[in-house]
Amino acid sequence: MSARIETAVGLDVGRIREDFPALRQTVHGHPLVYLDNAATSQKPRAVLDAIMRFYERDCANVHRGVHQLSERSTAAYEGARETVRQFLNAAAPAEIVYTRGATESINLVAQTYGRANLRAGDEIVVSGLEHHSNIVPWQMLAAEKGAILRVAPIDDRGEIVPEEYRKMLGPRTRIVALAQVSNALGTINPVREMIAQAHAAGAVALIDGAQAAPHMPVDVQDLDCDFYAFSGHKAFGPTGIGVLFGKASLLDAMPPWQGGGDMIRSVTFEKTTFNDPPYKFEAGTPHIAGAIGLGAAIDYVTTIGLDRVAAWEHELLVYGTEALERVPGLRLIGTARRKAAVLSFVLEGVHPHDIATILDGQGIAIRAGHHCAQPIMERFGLTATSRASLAFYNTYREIDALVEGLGKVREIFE
Ligand code: C6P
Repeated sequence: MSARIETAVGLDVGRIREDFPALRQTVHGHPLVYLDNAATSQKPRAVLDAIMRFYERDCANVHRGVHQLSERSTAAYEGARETVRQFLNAAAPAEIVYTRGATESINLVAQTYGRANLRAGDEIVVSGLEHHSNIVPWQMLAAEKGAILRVAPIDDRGEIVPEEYRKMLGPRTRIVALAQVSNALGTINPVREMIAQAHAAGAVALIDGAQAAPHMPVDVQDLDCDFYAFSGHKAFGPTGIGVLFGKASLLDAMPPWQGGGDMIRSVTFEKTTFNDPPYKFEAGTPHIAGAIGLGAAIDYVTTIGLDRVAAWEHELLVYGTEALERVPGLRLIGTARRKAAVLSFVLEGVHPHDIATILDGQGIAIRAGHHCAQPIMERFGLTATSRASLAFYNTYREIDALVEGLGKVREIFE
């Protein structure tokens, strides 16, 4: 680990790693090198403690009881919503809807806003580098409504071609749905400009922030996006909890999605009236512990500072890119000018799954496959890549371990 540059961005990574119990283990007799953060991140002790505290002391349903435990759990659940609001700089807590994750957030918008507002012949614009979660819900909606899915193409670096994107926008565009950061390539899309262009065409813009929110500051008011989706588990929080931000005016006008408890104001067999957002979209007992854990995760990363997180991950990206480029036969897939710390690559003559398996034998966790983004794999003429995806607790030493591991992979296949 190089203390000099870690100090330069003001992070004591050695100290930070102590907060993550999972990072202290050995795998197949080697210290764990966890480089699969785009799939899911490890959790700091503060998150584990917050979840434990809820189950040990405050476990009760929310919004339903007058007793002490229910008041405590409601306060913690709603407190976490306020934490998320600040994290995204949303204007009001009512704009923060808890979901199961980014996937559910996008499906919610497709099935409520989309169903209510799309007609046959209307157009939905996505890009060629989207995760399946930001493709399939729109395909399903398009099929139901007779709408058309249009796809902005990607160039050889892995960037959306701006003029092609602009050409896609027209009087029939109703929804534009774009990843802020590509999980398969790491490309950071210029979503602020793209949202403005979508608005100029009269469309609403949804941003899939699953790979962005955990790694860089996000300000939904500055972006001016209409919807923003992310998952708790990629942001150092628990699985099964995520967030949909929606502008208040849109959430107010949208029909509810699932029906059940908490999303209603009154029910008779003749007529049901619905609760206000965000509760209108949170039917049933929610993932209370998950929301509280997510709040603790956000508190944790905000204390470190998203600016410093982004700066350190960028240092690691630059170091990792140079190191991987020196590996004979290795080709990086995704060389966008603005990139998050995702290193996708192929190694001549070796299947990505074999690479991941051999690295696992050395305690190094990466992901191999299509990363739930088959269209972008196809764009590069591939079915799979190996992918190392970094977080602020990763170190130069771990990247060195990856490079050494790839050396062993090459020896085996020579
Ligand atoms: N990408 C990866 O290894 P969920 O599964 O709902 O938490 O997140 C879905 C999702 C949506 N958008 C993007 C850009 C994503 O990267 C993901 C999840 C993981 O890359 C698992 S496939």
